[in-house]
Amino acid sequence: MAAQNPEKQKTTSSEEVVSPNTPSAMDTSRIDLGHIEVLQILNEYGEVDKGLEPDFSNERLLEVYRAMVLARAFDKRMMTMQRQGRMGTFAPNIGQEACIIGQVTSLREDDWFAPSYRSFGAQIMRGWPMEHLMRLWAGFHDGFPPPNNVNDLPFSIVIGSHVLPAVGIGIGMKYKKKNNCVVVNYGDGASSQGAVSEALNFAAVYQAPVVFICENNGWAISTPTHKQTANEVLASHGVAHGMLSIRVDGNDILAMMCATKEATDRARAGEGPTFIEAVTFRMSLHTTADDPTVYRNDEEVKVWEARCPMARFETYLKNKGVLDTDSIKQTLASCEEEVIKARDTFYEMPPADPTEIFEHLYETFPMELQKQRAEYMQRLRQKGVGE
Ligand SMILES: Cc1ncc(C[n+]2csc(CCOP(=O)(O)OP(=O)(O)O)c2C)c(N)n1
Ligand SMILES: [Mg+2]
Repeated sequence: MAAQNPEKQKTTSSEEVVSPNTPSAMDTSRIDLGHIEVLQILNEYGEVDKGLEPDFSNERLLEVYRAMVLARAFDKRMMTMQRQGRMGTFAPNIGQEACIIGQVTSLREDDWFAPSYRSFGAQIMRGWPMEHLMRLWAGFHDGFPPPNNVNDLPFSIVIGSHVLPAVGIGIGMKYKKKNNCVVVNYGDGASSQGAVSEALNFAAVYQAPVVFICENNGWAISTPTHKQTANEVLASHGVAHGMLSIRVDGNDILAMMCATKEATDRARAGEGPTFIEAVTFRMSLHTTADDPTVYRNDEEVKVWEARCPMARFETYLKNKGVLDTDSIKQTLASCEEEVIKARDTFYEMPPADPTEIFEHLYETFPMELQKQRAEYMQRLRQKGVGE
């Protein structure tokens, strides 16, 4: 009998067998690492490698833990709002909290962060108010510019497009003899963009104080990493351009914090750029406009559920005696409350002026656009908008 369920048929065809796209950073059984080092400090059971354990204060560890919980709470709330029709399309960061937050923990206020779109956990940590980010994802252009005290680029949706400007900022810092650095992130998909290779080359040649975080989360929408590139060790891109490169377990917050700390220290000391491949996994949708069940297998997701960055950090903090069941509950409740507050502030913000779409293009407004604007405003009035 012919299969009734087209999805089932798809996942059992020879083309769609369980994707081989599941290795963690530590699984080197089918890849050749060459001379690239791999870093993991906290394994998926929450066990710490005592020889590598960093001496971050308990206060610092709890601050980072809270940032991860907040990122997840924000993510969940945004998803609910989007499904209620009260939020635009957005890109969830569930499962990537360690990778995303760990990459900015060693940045100072006067350093720069150049993110791609799946980075709101880091943006919140850098000082972006959550209501500002909600405004951004809801499509208001006033959500895009960074708040005044935040030295970040607006996130880039055009994949890889922000990497060259980030290197330019780094070269500028070096030229001005500033003791600062830039962290720039992009995905496995963006790694195929020509401009990203140019950026790596410029950074290495000019020894720019830039830390590249290549977030290898297994997928670029529906393209798995093994179809993106025949060399799945993306850290080799850094090696190819002549810079210090490392492959890090991106679901291990301690490894991410330590690798980035070392890289930012090197950058500030004038020792040039570092390339960090963070191996992680996109647990949820690419964006809310996506349905991953049509192109990836649930079993792959399950494998990565067991590598959850939050669970292993909680186990570590519990074993260390700095977190217990009660404080876990309290942290979650206070983060959820903070997100709800931001949501309510966002809902109270004034709506956009629909005529703004005609602005910011011309110094002298052309006659043709004046006519179009008049016609548009008349139509809005007919629809009762703006009265
Ligand atoms: C230049 C460009 N081409 C295509 C797209 C459409 N697009 C949006 S996200 C994406 C995949 C990016 O994947 P990856 O870089 O791995 O980042 P991830 O979404 O996995 O975090 C594509 C192709 C785009 N935004 N920009
Ligand atoms: Mg990706």
